[in-house]
Amino acid sequence: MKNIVFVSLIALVFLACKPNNQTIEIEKVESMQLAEAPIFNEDSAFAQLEKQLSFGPRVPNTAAHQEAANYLQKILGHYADTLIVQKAELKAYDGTILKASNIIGSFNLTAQKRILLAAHWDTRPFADQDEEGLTDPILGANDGASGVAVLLEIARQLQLTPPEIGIDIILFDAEDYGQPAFSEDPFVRDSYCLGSQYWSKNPHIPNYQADFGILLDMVGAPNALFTHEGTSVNYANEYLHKVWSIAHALGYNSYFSYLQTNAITDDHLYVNAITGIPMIDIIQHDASTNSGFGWYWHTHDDNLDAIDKRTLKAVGQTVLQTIYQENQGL
Ligand code: AHN
Ligand code: ZN
Repeated sequence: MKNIVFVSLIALVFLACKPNNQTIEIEKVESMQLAEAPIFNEDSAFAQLEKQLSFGPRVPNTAAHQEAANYLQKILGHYADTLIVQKAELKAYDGTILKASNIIGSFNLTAQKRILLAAHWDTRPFADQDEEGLTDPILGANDGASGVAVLLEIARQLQLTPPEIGIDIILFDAEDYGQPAFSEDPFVRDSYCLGSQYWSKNPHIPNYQADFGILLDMVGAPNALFTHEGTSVNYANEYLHKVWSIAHALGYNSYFSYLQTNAITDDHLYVNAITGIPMIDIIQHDASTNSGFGWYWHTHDDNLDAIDKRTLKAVGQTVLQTIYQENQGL
């Protein structure tokens, strides 16, 4: 078996102290066989992130949103075997009809074994968590562009080193048009994640199936911590453990935490609840804020200062390794 690298993690656990102060030392050996996987290039991912920001805020029904859609279709279509653009008119919390596009790139369309990867590509029309400019749109360097940037670099690597399993990359639209804090309208349920709700009820291929899914949301902040988010625990715990153990085998322990944190309403909730495909969310948890989201979240600080290439690398390499692990049946 060439193409296989063995990695051993040796943890020394000092388990118990006997009354006579004798320490019992227990050696826990975790061993994981790592498939050969391409190297995720964080500079390429960062360039894709900057390219998205160059259009400005990607708010549905704006010119920048249309220009970004055109670019994402072109680039994902270039890397993937098949590109499908799913267009829909979706009603926002305030009644606005959003012209939305879910952009879907597939590799090995006929393969039975499939992994679904997703991120949202639209950005929030308001900065309702900011102190000023509340009604101005945000740039969404982390909340939007980071997940897409990682997926575009993964798409490039999949074209260079094609696996046998199927991969579907879905860039969801209209995730972040949810009812803002300043809205005086009565509470509207399910006002976020409109693109993923639509896709979950109307998959781009009838009876679409995948073994599991991974959602990326806010995956670029400096020193980000990705925890076991509650919705992922509830629906896809097995895959959280799979992906986290791969992250740890690659040495990204400082980013991937086993701490369980509050369930979040994000695109994966609807994919899980409506399609039954188990999907995890790799999303930053920030224990120092009230919301649990990063300090930049839904503010005008969500710009390049909220991005560190090393975080893009940790997430991108972990997801890429997960794909090639599955490809080898590991
Ligand atoms: C809510 O704010 C309800 N959910 C967070 C989902 C989200 C917004 N992710 C990015 N922006
Ligand atoms: Zn957001």
